[in-house]
Amino acid sequence: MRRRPFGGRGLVPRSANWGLTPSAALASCACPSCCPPLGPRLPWAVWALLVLATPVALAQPPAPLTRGTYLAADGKAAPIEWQPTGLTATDTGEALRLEVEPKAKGTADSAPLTLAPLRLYTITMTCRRGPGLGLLVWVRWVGAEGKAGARQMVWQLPDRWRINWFPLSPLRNTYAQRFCLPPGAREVYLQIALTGHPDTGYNYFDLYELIIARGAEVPFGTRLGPNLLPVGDMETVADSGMALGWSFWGADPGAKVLEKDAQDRPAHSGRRFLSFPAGKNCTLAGGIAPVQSGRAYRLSLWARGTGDIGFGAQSLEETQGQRVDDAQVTHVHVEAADWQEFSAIWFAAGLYTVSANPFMGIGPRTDLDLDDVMLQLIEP
Ligand SMILES: [Ca+2]
Repeated sequence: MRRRPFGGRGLVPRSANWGLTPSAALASCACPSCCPPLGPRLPWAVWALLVLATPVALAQPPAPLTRGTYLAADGKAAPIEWQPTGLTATDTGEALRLEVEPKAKGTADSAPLTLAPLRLYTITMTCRRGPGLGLLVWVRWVGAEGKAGARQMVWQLPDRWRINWFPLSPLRNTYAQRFCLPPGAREVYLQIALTGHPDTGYNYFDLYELIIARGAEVPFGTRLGPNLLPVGDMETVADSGMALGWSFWGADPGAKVLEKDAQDRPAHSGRRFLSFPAGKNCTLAGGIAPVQSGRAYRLSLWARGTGDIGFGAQSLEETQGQRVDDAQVTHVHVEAADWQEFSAIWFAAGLYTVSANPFMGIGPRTDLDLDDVMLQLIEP
């Protein structure tokens, strides 16, 4: 194997062989460890350059890029290390700068964070975003059953809510959000995901500081509070013929409130259920239920038929009902000849969350029936 002229791991720029071809550079290599007999014949100026260049060329891989701290399990603040993929990461001294090429995607993943499930954590992030840069920040983990879990940080301000579709500012600013990991969550890390804008040329993200602070434990147990979503039983029919309290975001697929399905089978409970025709995808939204900040809820539904359902709840703030946190959507495949229950844990963890607006994306492969959508506080 041919050695590189100056031994580095690709760290030596092309210009470092001073215009010699690789073989010529090797033949006249002046490093003392490589071929000392040729060394003394080099002019002193070249020696000086070599002495200056060698520490760089022989340097070990750079130390991990660190920026930010979190309160680790031992109660001490630990630095957060970042591993870039598909992007350029540099420490400018003032900030960790992440940059992608136009249209390119890149990520910076943190080293694993020893964060505990069922505890509130608040992330405070001081940063600026190149205008046009697509930017998402995720908390990711492996769940109890080995399934990947993720929560997008819908950034708020430390002292007031902000509309979730406003991108982060090109000016230095501080944002915050709070989250809670479900039971059994492990291998937790943060991910900063960048998508370069094709035209602007401002595809950078400067992270000045990021602090994950530990808050209260979230009460959790096996008892469930009363159902907070009374319209979920599909028993009351509105003037439109639709189940009272429910509506579609986008196209109405022609869903009907029924008392019996085509096989003459009844509702899961009461007299009625909501039925979706095969092949028509839709997004169904229910009523709004008040929730307690910092608590865990069980979101559940009963379904019959074949299809796919993604269900979650929008987190709403108090004054205008704007969305202020990740909707925490859970995807399930339904293949149920008879009524089957599906459920997920939903956290009212967002900094300004006061109510929950359950919704679901429904992709029925056959007729798909829905009944008894419920939201219940999980009690210790
Ligand atoms: Ca019912």
